[in-house]
Amino acid sequence: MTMRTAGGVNVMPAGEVCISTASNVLGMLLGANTSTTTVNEIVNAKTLVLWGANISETYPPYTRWLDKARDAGVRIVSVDCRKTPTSAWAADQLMPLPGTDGALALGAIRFVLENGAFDRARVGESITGFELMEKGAQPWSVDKVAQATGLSEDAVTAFYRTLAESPRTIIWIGGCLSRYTNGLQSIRAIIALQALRDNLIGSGRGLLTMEGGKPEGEKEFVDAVCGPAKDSGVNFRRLLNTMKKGNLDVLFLNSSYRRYPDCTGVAEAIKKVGFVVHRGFFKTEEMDVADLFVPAAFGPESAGSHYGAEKQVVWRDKCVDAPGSCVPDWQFYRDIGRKLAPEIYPDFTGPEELSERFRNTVPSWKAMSVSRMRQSPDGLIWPQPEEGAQERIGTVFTSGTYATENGKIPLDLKLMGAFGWTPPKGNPHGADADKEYPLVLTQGKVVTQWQQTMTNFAASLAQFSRGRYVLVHPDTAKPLGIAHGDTVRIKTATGSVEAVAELTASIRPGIIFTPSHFTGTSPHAATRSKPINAILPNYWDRVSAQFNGVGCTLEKA
Ligand SMILES: Nc1nc2c(c(=O)[nH]1)N[C@H]1C(S)=C(S)[C@@H](COP(=O)(O)OP(=O)(O)OC[C@H]3O[C@@H](n4cnc5c(=O)[nH]c(N)nc54)[C@H](O)[C@@H]3O)O[C@H]1N2
Ligand SMILES: Nc1nc2c(c(=O)[nH]1)N[C@H]1C(S)=C(S)[C@@H](COP(=O)(O)OP(=O)(O)OC[C@H]3O[C@@H](n4cnc5c(=O)[nH]c(N)nc54)[C@H](O)[C@@H]3O)O[C@H]1N2
Ligand SMILES: [Mo]
Repeated sequence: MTMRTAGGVNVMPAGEVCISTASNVLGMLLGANTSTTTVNEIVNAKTLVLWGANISETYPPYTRWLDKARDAGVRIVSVDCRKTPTSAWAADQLMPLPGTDGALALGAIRFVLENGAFDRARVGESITGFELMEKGAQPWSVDKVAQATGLSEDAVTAFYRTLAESPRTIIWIGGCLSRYTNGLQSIRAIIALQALRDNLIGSGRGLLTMEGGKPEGEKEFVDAVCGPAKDSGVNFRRLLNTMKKGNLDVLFLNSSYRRYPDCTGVAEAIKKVGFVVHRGFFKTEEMDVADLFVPAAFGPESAGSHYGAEKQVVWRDKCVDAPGSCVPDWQFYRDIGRKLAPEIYPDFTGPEELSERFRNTVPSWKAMSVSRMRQSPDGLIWPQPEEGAQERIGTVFTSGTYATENGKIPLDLKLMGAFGWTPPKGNPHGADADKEYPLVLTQGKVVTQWQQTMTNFAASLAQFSRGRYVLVHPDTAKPLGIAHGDTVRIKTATGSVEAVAELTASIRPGIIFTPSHFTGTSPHAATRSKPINAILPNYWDRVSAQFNGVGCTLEKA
């Protein structure tokens, strides 16, 4: 609301750099840009595919649903280029080459089509552009898929048979799929596969995403208070260009810039902004690009609502007072908003009052009062237009059709480009492969760390960290003369970072993996490392502005 009263809609939510490729493609194809079902539904499926989703490390509480699903006889398949702690739940593990998931999914579509494992009438009434999908999948015979993904033909065929025979399948789309330059292709193919098998509506069917429980209503509320938005907002690439050209006067940086590939280049661009206000908790690298640092109150130091992956909204009371003069964001931005536009900006006294105003403005929140939330420690499931109405869990398509304009899935959207798969940019297996950097560098989350910053500054948390390690297959390490425990240098065309080598057969030869966390400004050795995005070039996925799978080398440091 503060940004809108200042005359723009230029807000970049953290979610945009997260899984926005998945959420945007879901939004365009199905009309619902979060999970299409709730996590409890996996026990009603016959097959659950964890497609690049490392649930055990990134959603530990949800492993209880994996337990229940396995006990109920659900076949769990993990598609991940390495074995992770999540693999312990999986009956099958596929380890494709990074960034080749789209080819794997297109091959599955071809297999289903060839074997007639779909209902032609149902497909006719629920999909437009069926011919384009057919054409796009045509080149992906099992041997071609095996070639592109590095999987054996037997493993690919077994996977396809499972998918073609399973009466109900849920696919959990991991964050990694949004982090390759061909992310849109992979996610579209997975959605199309689910659509073809009629696996999107009903119990035990659907798609889950990471962070997939976000309730809606935010835009409705802001529009109601500030009037409809006059321009269409900004995405990161446009913001970056604006900053580079020196065309931005003020930036509120409530987050890290280290989350973007080529983060050093991003920092240079931020330095061209007239006035930068950083609000955060720690003296991180962001201090160097900020003109003003205003320490923020931490979650437990303020009250407010939170949401979880089951679309549940919970109320959080304040636990401790914030130190010094730190104030929560609602207060900081309210005060600015009131100064800028006192005639528009509401004069609420606290989060309770703001929440009450919110639910009285947004119909889908009507029955979600602060007092009802307080009485329900495990949360109220959004939406709740009226008190006492049945809580809606399971599929979001309750009417039996998709939430798009005509109720169908538009596989013929021109905007998305030809239906097919091309290797990701910057990857040693792609067309633009740089022979000097033959290994594939992948990175992702580990259970002991949170994001780029949050767990790096407390000794009590750092004690659990294994620091910057790199997983390397013994076959990769041997010719390089690298032994377990050696300090090595991971080198890309744009920079290098040190790590401790962990030799393991849990990763494919030719691929290495290091955690995506850590910061150079951490006071603790165990969480101190140059940001990983400092060595990733500025190749972006069109939507999420993320990048994974770059070519690299390893050498003893
Ligand atoms: N502990 C912890 N939990 C978190 C977070 C955190 O920082 N720490 N962050 C939260 C957030 S914001 C998000 S978005 C989620 C993300 O949650 P996830 O998506 O589960 O996490 P990632 O580690 O990004 O990626 C998952 C897996 O993808 C694999 N992978 C990499 N490249 C490929 C590929 O090309 N194909 C396939 N099939 N697999 C590949 C990696 O080996 C990794 O195990 O986690 C949330 N939970
Ligand atoms: N290479 C690579 N890059 C990645 C990823 C990856 O896997 N690999 N993952 C991507 C993903 S999925 C995500 S979600 C992003 C996460 O990246 P970021 O969004 O940068 O995550 P954090 O480090 O948690 O940064 C949030 C910062 O905001 C501040 N903050 C937190 N809470 C509050 C608050 O209540 N008020 C205010 N004012 N400030 C607050 C804190 O200072 C905190 O450090 O990183 C992305 N970047
Ligand atoms: Mo994320």
